[in-house]
Amino acid sequence: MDFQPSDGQIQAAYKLAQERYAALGVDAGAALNTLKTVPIGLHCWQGDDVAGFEDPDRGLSGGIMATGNYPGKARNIDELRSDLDKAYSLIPGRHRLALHASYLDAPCRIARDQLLPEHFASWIDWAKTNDHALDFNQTFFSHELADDGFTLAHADPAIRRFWIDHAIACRAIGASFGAQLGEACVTNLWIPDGFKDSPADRLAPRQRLLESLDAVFAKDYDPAIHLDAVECKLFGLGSESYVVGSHEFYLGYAISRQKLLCLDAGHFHPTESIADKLSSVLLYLPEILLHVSRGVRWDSDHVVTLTDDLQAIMQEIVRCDALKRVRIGLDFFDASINRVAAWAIGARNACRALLMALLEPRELLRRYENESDFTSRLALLEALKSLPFGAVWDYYCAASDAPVGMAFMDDIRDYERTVMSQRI
Ligand code: RNT
Ligand code: ZN
Repeated sequence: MDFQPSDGQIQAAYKLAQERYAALGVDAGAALNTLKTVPIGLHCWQGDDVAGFEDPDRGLSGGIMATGNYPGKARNIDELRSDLDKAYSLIPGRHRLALHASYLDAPCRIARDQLLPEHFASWIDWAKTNDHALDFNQTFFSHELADDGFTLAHADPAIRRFWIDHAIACRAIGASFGAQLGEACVTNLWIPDGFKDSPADRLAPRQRLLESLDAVFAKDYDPAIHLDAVECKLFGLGSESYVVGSHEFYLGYAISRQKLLCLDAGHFHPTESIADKLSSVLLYLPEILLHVSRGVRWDSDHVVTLTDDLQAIMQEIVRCDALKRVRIGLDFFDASINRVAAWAIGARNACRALLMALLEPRELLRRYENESDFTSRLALLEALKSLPFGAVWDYYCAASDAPVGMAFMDDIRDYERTVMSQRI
């Protein structure tokens, strides 16, 4: 594209930007060195609208929905991996992959309570070959035993048992990822359980969920290979009136059992930000998992853009000095645009917001605050918004062999033409 900067322009702009940041006491080179070490967890389910490979003919159900019919969706594991490889090549840095249990690689349908590490062996090979660490998720939706909206909190003990066994099987798979890849895998548990309309009993399902979770987590794993996370939600599709696994429920659960709490940016009241929750939760838990997402009205899963919300989340992680304690995962699914571009745009934005946070003059801002000089604090925060952050980001992309600016769209168009459009 004509407006792409040349290498010389990228270098020159970066040098000037470095000087501007240095004047505020910020070392842009050090910020980039830190950025390089922070993995973003890409979510496999953006690639095929959360369909998975368990039963390709079964539609998505159970509280989540992908809308749109942009052509070129991955139809099998090879296509999904090819799309993922393309997406990673467009994102600077080394990043993780979060798998769902429904993305197994097996020649026939395996009951979810019978899943084994061997059903994910080819993912481990792919991860090793491409240098990605893996995370995992139990799949409690798109299944006949979840069709009435309840799983671990179901009133029927046999159905609860099935889902408990599924969750246990998935923890063993997650632990095999961690052991084989040498980096702890986080297995995240989200269930759709809830009521469309006002419940007669809010307590009993929560008591059942509590008992089910204790059964799921009965076995301890070495935290160096496996960690568990639990994800809360305010309301969902079909659970508008009551969600069993609410924020209060899981906050209490995670703290009392020392599990990771998964905070999804789209799972709270529209004016409520997960950014403000981090400093509180970090006082009680060693680690947090984030599902970085973007809520739009009733939907909680739009592609992540460079919003104030996203910037606030990354600022909090950096300001709390918690880059090693907050695991940043993505969670969105948009079927109305090129799905590889959706990954690239969302993940690049997560990195961009993180870089902006790393370029903050933290010392100066804190000094103003501690001196009660709130005027200078506000003035500086506003002045930072027009500092040449983009020059540092462009330099980082170029130095990481990732496309600069809109150039990633050239790759996307080429891939769409030669690969995705052939999938008919
Ligand atoms: C649903 C949760 C959950 C899912 C994925 C597919 O509301 O956000 O994380 O999006 O498990
Ligand atoms: Zn989520």
